[in-house]
Amino acid sequence: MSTGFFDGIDKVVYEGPDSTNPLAFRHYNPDEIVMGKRMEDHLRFAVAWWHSFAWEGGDPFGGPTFVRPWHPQDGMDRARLKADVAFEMFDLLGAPFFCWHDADIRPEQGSFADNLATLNEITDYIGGKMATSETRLLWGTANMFSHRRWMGGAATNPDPDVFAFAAATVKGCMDATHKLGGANYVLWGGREGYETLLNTDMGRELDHMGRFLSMVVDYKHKIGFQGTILVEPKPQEPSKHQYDFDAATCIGFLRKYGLEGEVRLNLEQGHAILAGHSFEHEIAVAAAEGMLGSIDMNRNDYQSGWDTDQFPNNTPEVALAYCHILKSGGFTTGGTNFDAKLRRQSLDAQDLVAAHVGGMDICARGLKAAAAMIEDGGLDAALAERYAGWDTPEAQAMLNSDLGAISDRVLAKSINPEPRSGRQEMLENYVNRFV
Ligand code: XUL
Ligand code: CO
Repeated sequence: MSTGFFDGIDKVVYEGPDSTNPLAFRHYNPDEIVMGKRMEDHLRFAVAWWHSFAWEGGDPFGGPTFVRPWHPQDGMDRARLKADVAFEMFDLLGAPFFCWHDADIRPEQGSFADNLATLNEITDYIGGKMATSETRLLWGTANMFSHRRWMGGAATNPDPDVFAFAAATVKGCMDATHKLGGANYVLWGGREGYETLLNTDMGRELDHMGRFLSMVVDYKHKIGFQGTILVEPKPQEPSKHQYDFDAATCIGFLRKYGLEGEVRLNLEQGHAILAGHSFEHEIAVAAAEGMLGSIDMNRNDYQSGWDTDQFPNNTPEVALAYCHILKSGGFTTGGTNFDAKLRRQSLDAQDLVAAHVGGMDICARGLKAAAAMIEDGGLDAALAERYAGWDTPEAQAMLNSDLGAISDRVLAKSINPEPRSGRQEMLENYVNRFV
């Protein structure tokens, strides 16, 4: 029986680019083949439980604005109602995946034992809903940043009892993710960092974080979880500084603790911007190291300078992101999770559906543009031309040579390189033909 929350809203269908229906897809056509693969299988969209159903619309200056029938989220009846509504929206959108934190799906009980019991109960309930739904779990994760117990960190907390609470919490969340057939398990360390170095032993904290992650990997193998373990970089917010600063920092960390073959990255658009990068920079860094796992798709308000988690709406940005994803071979276990929330004045069920429709559409449009660009081959041709000098045996031999021999060759051949144009504007104009 329907909850009635989405009354009056029909299943969203593809109507093509000329449609003026605000609740229809104009670009997202799941079965359309793009570079030999169904669009749905490329994009692997996921709805984020926290923003879409748990968030109540508060901001630092004001309380909840949404007042949903399942708010406040204080008991199991409301947790089940929230799950019922979530699956109704997955069906309306044809969303292939969803994601959760433990704290999004079960009420906070205060004790570990009670939290675990309600987590197990609600994930059984969600499993029952999945049995009659097409929607699968992209990833689960533990919220180890909201409750006051985590204020000084989880794995990096100075108190070993918090480390223990964190380890037990992640075990419970990994078990639940495994039970629901999750494709990945994510760790985002919002409080793994510091507010001031005056009270922080950074070396010790990093060692604890490395050890914690090794235990996560060991546990994955112990229970036979086939999904990918992902860490999600973010430079700051809520902490002043977060250890998983950006893709390059995370990759260095994973190598230091010998985890580079076991853990990949979940990259978020807004986090890339906070780190002073572009989204495609972060994707390119991870792809170059073979560590691209999944993406959290959203955008920040470029004026406010913080993580506003808005739905994406910029085709050129999205197209360049998917261009790098496609060039790296596309997602395997990963996907496109909308880690994005409504503005707090967007009160209606229709706003929630429209936000996802727009996000899915802009990603589909970006994907098609990226594929067209790759198939046209202009960027690859420009790269090949720019690096062509390295294709010669002489240039390749230099990489196995030494400074003395290279110096002799420069003298003998009077090598005196002539600078060549980088063609940036021409390449930008080229991209604009597709977006
Ligand atoms: C916070 C953020 C998280 C992670 C999961 O900025 O992105 O929602 O995606 O914990
Ligand atoms: Co995220």
